[in-house]
Amino acid sequence: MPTVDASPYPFTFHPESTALLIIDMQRDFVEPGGFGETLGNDVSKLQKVIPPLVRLLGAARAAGLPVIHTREGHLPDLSDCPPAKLNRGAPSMRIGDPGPKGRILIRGEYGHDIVDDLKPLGDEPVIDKPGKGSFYATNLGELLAEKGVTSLIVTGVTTEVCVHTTVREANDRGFECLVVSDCVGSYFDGFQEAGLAMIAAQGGIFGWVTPSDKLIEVM
Ligand code: C5J
Repeated sequence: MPTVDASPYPFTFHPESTALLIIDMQRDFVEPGGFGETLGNDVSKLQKVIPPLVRLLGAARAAGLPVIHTREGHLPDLSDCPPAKLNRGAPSMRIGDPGPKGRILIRGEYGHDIVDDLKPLGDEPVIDKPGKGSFYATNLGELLAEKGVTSLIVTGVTTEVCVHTTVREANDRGFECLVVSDCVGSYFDGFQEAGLAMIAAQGGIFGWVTPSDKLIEVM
């Protein structure tokens, strides 16, 4: 069985019950002119994730692992966006406002879609989620059960928000989670470091952490 050197201790996985989960690698978070930038963030910090994630995605596809993508966003009438989310903070543009890449975080808009380098293949599920967690108000749990998946290789953005929320949701649902340190990204260096440390702390309270080169080697 493949075993990866990881923190806090080696992670062993069954390829037939492991999926690669790629969270919210959308133009709205990663490219200028999107939601992330309207909140005042430096999106170049998230762009660093793309090259290692492209390599990991290639290795996962070659190894035959199921690949599942998620996108955070809302219906055009915003009926699935709670006012608390819509109104929070003081962004220069709100969810649903017209921006350079279409309406911010709205399904079907150019900015809402996944960046070209990580474009899903036709047979790779894309889960549209209204929240931060990938399990909340989606069919991800059912999809993983149908595929017999019990372990998740978790990647995407942002480390402390949608990645963390998803890992916590997955942990409570009994999944083993390996978070790939250079394939997750944050706008804040301190949050990236602390977010990864929190996952592996206390004997792996939420899961394991490893860099992509170690994982690709065993794939
Ligand atoms: C955020 C996400 N940060 N995908 N979403 O609002 O992490």
